[in-house]
Amino acid sequence: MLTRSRKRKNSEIKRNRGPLKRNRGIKEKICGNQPNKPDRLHIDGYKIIKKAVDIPDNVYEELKKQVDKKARFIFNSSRNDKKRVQCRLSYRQKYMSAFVLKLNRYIKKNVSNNLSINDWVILKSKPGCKEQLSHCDYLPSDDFMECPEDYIPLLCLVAIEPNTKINVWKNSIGYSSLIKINKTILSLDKGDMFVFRGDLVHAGASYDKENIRLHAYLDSFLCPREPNRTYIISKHAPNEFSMYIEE
Ligand SMILES: O=C(O)CCC(=O)C(=O)O
Repeated sequence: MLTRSRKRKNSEIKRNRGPLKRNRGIKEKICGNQPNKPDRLHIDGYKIIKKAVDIPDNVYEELKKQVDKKARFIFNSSRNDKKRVQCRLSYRQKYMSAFVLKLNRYIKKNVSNNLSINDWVILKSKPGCKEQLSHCDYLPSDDFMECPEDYIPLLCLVAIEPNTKINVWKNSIGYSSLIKINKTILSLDKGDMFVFRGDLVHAGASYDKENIRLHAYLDSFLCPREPNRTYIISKHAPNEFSMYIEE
């Protein structure tokens, strides 16, 4: 039989347990179960942030209009099918500048505050567009590899339509693999953001149906980018690395 003072003590313990448990739940939600969980971005070479941005209908319509009006074809496969086109995003309308501002703020807060977001580009693949050759957007030079993680140049692809795709070779950063890496085709939903390191082996996917999406470089002052350059694995990477990249 419990004494009255023991009963009071027990009920105090129970009362105190509630909030403690609830706090632990909140902490786990914010931090994940493992404290100091490593950033997959610097292991896999990329990460996907689901539902990062809202794409209002008027923004989507305007992006389609712009890319149809002024796009030019860009690097594609070895024999360019001219079905991958791009144009610089312009945002004269208030709703467009509000969209870009929100997008840039999101990146500053959730991806990196140390990198500068270069011009947004609208990419469009026409139906039947072939996949790109596997490539990196940067060479893993000494400058690049010596960058502190928070300053490594990144790129960002934003899906503004469902069924947006990107081909990646997971874990292929730094030209340093010693095992075969197969291609993974990642699928993005409208509003998802794909963030990847400049030295990740990747390639624009093939499309049966038309697809438009947004793309931007997140430049680092510690490792300047050579404009309009890509480094095709079969052409520019050393054989000791390219032999591990399965096309
Ligand atoms: O076309 C795409 O979806 C991606 C293109 C890309 O990342 C590139 O050209 O480096």
